[in-house]
Amino acid sequence: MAAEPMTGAESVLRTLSAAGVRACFANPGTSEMHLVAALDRVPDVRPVLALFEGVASGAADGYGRMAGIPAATLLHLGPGLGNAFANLHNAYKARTPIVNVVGDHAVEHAPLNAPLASDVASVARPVSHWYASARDARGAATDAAAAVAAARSHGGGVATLVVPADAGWGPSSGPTAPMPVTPPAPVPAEAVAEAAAALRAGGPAALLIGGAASRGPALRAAARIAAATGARLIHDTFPARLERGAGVPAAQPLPYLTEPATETLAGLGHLVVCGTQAPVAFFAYPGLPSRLADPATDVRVLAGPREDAAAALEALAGELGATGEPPLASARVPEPPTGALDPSAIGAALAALLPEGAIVVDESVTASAPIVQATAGAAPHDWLTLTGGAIGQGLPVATGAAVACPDRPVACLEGDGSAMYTIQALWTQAREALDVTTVILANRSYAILDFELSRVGAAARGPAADALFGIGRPDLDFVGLARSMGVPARRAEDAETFTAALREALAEPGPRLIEARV
Ligand SMILES: Cc1ncc(C[n+]2csc(CCOP(=O)(O)OP(=O)(O)O)c2C)c(N)n1
Ligand SMILES: [Mg+2]
Repeated sequence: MAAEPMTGAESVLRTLSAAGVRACFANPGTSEMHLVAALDRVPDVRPVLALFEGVASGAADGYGRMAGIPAATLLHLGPGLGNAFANLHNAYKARTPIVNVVGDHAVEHAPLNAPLASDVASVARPVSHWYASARDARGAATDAAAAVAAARSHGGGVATLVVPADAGWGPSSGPTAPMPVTPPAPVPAEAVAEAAAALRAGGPAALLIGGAASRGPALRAAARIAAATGARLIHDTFPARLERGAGVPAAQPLPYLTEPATETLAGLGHLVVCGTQAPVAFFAYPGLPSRLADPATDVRVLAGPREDAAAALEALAGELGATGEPPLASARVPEPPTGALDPSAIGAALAALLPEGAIVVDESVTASAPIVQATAGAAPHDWLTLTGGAIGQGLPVATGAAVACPDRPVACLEGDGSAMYTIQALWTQAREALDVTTVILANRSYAILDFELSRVGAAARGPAADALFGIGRPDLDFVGLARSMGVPARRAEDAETFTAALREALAEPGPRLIEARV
C-alpha cells in the first residue's frame, strides 16, 4: 500500500524545523488543526500555549531577540493576528526575527463571508517585513522556507505566512530545504571614510548606536572608536537588546523626554549614527522639535537598521586606528537598600542581586530611569526594552526570552498598568516552568499619562484624567492574580521586604512575582 502523502501542514512544520525554528507560540483554532496535528509529528518544534495572541507575539519577540533565530507564532485568522498586532508592532520596530503562521479559511470558503473571514493581508502588512499567503499544499513548504529566510534577512524582521486550511490538509511533496539568508547590506567604504573624517574633525562629537551595534563585538568597536576620538557613546532610548553592566563598555542612554534628549545632543559638531536612524522625539509637543539633533550638527548615518553596523564599526575603528581595549564599566554594587520602597531602592536591590548573565526586560515606564541608573555597574546582563512603544510587552517578552535561554535567569520590571494588558503570560510561565522573576511597580496609576497631560499643553487636570489615569480603584491584587495562574508571589511595601523577596525569587528556579507597592 502506498504511504499517505505528507499534508501541507506537516511540510510547513518540517520546513520550519529544518530552517532552525525550535519554538511555536500558539493560540490556534479550527483553521490551524492540521498545523496542530503536525506539531506532534515534528517534536523538535516546542509548542507553547499563550492564552492571548498578544502574549504569543510578545513571547516570539523575546525569543527572537535572545536566540537570534525566529520562533514561529501560530495564530487564528485575521482576528487572532489582530490580537497579536501590538506586540508584533514592537517586534517589527525591534527588527526581531519572527515567522507568523496564520491559519485562514480554505481558498474556496474564503469569499463566502463566513464569520471569521476578514482581510488578513491588511492586518498583517503594517507589522510584516515580508508577507505571503500559501496558494495550495504543494507550494506551502516553499513559502515557509521563504518566510524563515525573510525573517532572518537584512538583520532580522517579521515574516507573516498565511496558510489556508486546505493548504494545510492537502497533499504536499514534503518539506523544502532552508533558503539563503540575505545578510545586512555592506556599508560603502566612502561612508566609513566620511564618518572617520567627521570624528577626526575635532570639536564635540558623539556616536549614537542602536540595533546590532548595541551588543557584542560591535559595541566594543563603538567604545574603542569613542575612546580613540573623544566622541561620546550614546545608545538609543529603547534598544531591543543592550549589553551592559560591569566589564561591558558603557554607553549613555539618550533620554526619553525631548528636552533632556536635545540637551544631551546639543552643541555637537558631528553625530555619527550606527545601527539605527537619526534620533527623533517619541511624540511631538507644542513648541518642541521633533528631530532631536541640534540643527547645526552634522548628522551622518553610517549604518541604518538594514545595514551591517557591526562590520561598519570594525572598519571605522580600523580607519581610526582605534585598536586599544575599550574602557569598560566598573563593578558598582550598592548596599542593599533600606526604608521606603521607591524605584531607586528597587534599582539598588536589583544591582546588588542580579546574577551574571541575567536578562532584564524593562517595561517599568516612569520607574525605569532610576533603575537603569542604579544597575549600570551590576553583574553583566542584557537589557530588553519597549522598542515600539506599545505597552503590554514586558511579561510576554520575558516569557519568550526564558524559553530561548533556559540557563539564564530573567527579571521583568513591569508597570502595573502595562502588566494588565498581558497578565496571562504568567500562566504560560508557570506551565512551562520558566525562570522569570516579575517585579510589578504597583503605583496604582498610569503615572506617565498624568505627567504627559501637562506637557502637551492640555487643559488643567480634571475629573476625566482621574477617571482615566488612576487604576487603584478597585485595587489590583497582583499577588492573587499571580497565584491564581500558578506563580508564587509576595507583596513588598518596604525596601527590606523587597530585597528579601527578590533574593528568594532569583534563587528559586521557576516563575515568581513580587508586587512592589511604590
Ligand atoms: C498599546 C498601547 N496602549 C496605550 C498606550 C499609552 N500608554 C503609555 S504608558 C501607559 C500607562 C503605563 O502605566 P504603567 O505601566 O502603570 O506605568 P507608569 O506610568 O505608572 O509608570 C499607557 C496607557 C501605549 N503606549 N500603548
Ligand atoms: Mg503604574
